[in-house]
Amino acid sequence: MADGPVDPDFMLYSGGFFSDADKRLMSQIRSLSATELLVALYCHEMRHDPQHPAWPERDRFVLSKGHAAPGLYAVLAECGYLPAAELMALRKLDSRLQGHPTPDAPGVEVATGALGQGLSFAVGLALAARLKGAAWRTYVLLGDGEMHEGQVWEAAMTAAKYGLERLTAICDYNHFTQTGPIEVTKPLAPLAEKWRAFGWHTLEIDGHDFRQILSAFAVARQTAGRPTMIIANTIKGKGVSFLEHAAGWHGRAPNAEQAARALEEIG
Ligand SMILES: Cc1ncc(C[n+]2csc(CCOP(=O)(O)OP(=O)(O)O)c2C)c(N)n1
Ligand SMILES: [Mg+2]
Repeated sequence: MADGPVDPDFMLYSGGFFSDADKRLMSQIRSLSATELLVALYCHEMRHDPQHPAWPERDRFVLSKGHAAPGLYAVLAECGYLPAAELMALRKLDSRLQGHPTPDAPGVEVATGALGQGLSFAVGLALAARLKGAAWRTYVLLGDGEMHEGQVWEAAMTAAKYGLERLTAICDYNHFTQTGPIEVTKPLAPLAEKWRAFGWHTLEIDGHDFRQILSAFAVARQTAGRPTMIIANTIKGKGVSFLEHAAGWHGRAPNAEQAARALEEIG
């Protein structure tokens, strides 16, 4: 994805410019817009068993916007896949909780983080379920900036061609990508019309409203013959006043005072 000259992720891995604490804080900022979506999926919608992460009948989830790994790990810990204390090992060398998810972490199906690939993987999972005659469903969460990747649209066409009705995709439509507002870097609008034109049953909801999220999942479960895309309107940095709607935080860590304020506001 070429939407900026410098990739802070690359600086992180190669230069070690940030402390472990900074890396944890910075990564968490990237998850805030998707908190309710992840909680709704793992605590209400999906059939899964934290005591048996490999249960064959489990619903599958793919975090295509892999940079939201801290949010996913927090929800996995809440469900009992891993001890909450382990969350402090985020992004440490040899930790199973890397900055982008890998199957080393219990409950993670696939390594993601190279944006644009998760929907293709999810299409493969949904096809596999059909071939096996299995009843499990596949869920995948994408970023809006991620939709600049052409591979997303190739996968969208494939899912429609095969009428993958047990596939539900969710777009975290926070209107920001790494380097600024989507409307400036590369507009996606009209996003819902695009997905409809690609053959998907497409819903638009408030991605911070649990009632709307859960009823969209229920509608997706009732949808026959085509996959469902839930466009979840969200706020980047949701829950922290100085992060909400603000550009420039994707690859930056708050200082100690800002971090304390953020934790206080989130409660
Ligand atoms: C193929 C690829 N190109 C670039 C990046 C670097 N990168 C990490 S996050 C990000 C922005 C993604 O924006 P969006 O999908 O809107 O994520 P969100 O706003 O939900 O954090 C970019 C460009 C990447 N991880 N993968
Ligand atoms: Mg975004």
